[in-house]
Amino acid sequence: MQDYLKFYINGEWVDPVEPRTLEVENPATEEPFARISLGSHADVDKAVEAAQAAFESFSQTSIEYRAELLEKIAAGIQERASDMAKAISDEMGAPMWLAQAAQVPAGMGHYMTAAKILREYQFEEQRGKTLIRKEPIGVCGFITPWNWPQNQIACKVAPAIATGCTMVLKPSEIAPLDAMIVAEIFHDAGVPPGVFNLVNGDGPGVGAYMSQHPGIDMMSFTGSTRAGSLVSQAAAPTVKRVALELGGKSPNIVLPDADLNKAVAGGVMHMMNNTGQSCNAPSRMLVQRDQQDEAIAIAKATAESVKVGAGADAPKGAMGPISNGNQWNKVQDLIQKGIDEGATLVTGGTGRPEGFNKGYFTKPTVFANVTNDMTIAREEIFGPVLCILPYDTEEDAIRIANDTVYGLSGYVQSSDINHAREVANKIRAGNIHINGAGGDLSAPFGGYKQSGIGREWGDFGFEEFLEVKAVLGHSPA
Ligand code: TXE
Repeated sequence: MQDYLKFYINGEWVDPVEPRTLEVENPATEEPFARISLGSHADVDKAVEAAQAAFESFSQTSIEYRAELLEKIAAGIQERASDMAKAISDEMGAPMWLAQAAQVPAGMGHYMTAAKILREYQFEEQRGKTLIRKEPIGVCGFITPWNWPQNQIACKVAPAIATGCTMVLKPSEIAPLDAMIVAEIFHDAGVPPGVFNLVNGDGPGVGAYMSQHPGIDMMSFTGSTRAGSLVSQAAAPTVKRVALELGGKSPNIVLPDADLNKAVAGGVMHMMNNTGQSCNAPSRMLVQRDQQDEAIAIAKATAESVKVGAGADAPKGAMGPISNGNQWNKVQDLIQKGIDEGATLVTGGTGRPEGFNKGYFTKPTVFANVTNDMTIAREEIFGPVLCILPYDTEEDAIRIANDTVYGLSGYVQSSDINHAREVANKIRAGNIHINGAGGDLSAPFGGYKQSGIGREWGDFGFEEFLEVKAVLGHSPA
């Protein structure tokens, strides 16, 4: 058992005010392997005070200074990539191949992108006699989840540093260890004391207290719609800005003119990526009714080709376990609901895959003949479970796609780009991917409806951290 009991506050590793610990479990073995401290209100107060004190000078630093700091951080992550990958793999179950190929690089990319955008960003604009200035909002509070832990931290921390804000981070208590490496990297990169502070803790204790804290000027949260709404409610009395990146139930419309094999196989693999634990997973595949049988055959073969494994032994491409026991139970219950409500189970189902008798492993699962009123089509499952929904007309497909409380992502498959563009414009979601396109870290990321408020990534991501000031009479002439 390894102990990670300190918090990073004001440039130092400090003991928590009250000793209270939590064990961190490896989801592949169900064995606890590390301990962290659970913070208290007093720890948050100390971190906020440090961030407030640091804001005065950090908000005045030059663009070039902050761009170089971001580059140093990215270099630090590169240097510590194998430690980081191991921490992520142990705490949330991503096999090492995935941690190395995606979990760590996805995070690092945001620091590099932020540095590039920062050097081109216009913080001031003269409009006649008036100057419009964009100024850092102040002390930011960050609450992050366990599914892409490094990436979700970077999405918030990189633009906050770029814009001259200071911050307090509470990472997920389920996957907190990679965040501790982040703090070490920031320290070694020369991030000034108080700019970045880390307090571990649970949601109702530390997270809720941060949300209501009068010394925090904005909260940025990634996680469930349930907890995001609680963050908003706790933040309301202090009228702070709240940015939320929440759940999704993203439609993947396979138009009849798509390459069916490529579209369906690609959709299945995308769904299984990170064991289905991605907010933008294409979880509802919409297929024209007379193509459903063919799509089912392709989806079955593809899902059954997915290997399952964990840690360094997992072969490249293998799917890891679900990240924690609560989530595993949720996924099992929803698979059972799919069966009970009459969807056709094409492959997978409840229980562990053959050969696994412990760990939160799940069978790659595909349902077909799903109707959009079934629980599995409405709730975010956050596991390797794909729903295939048949549609009759294109109008019908678009109606089904939009018939959800979520609006994070959407996917369109077609061999006719104009056709795909037309359909893309009709989906009510923040990110639409045509024929599997992705990977643009400067494109805004965020949701319509109950998928969130605000945008992360790139220059749109900067705006969450900026106040806008108009100086009238700035140029009297
Ligand atoms: O999330 P929680 P859980 C979805 C996904 C998953 C479901 C539940 O559907 O099945 O959420 O996962 C902190 N005030 N996503 O229960 O609780 C918590 O400590 C302030 C989608 O694990 O939302 C952690 O740091 N903070 C998602 C963070 O919220 C609170 C990623 C996320 O945990 C809080 C993860 C409170 N009252 C889950 N309660 C995505 N958008 O990518 C909890 N937290």
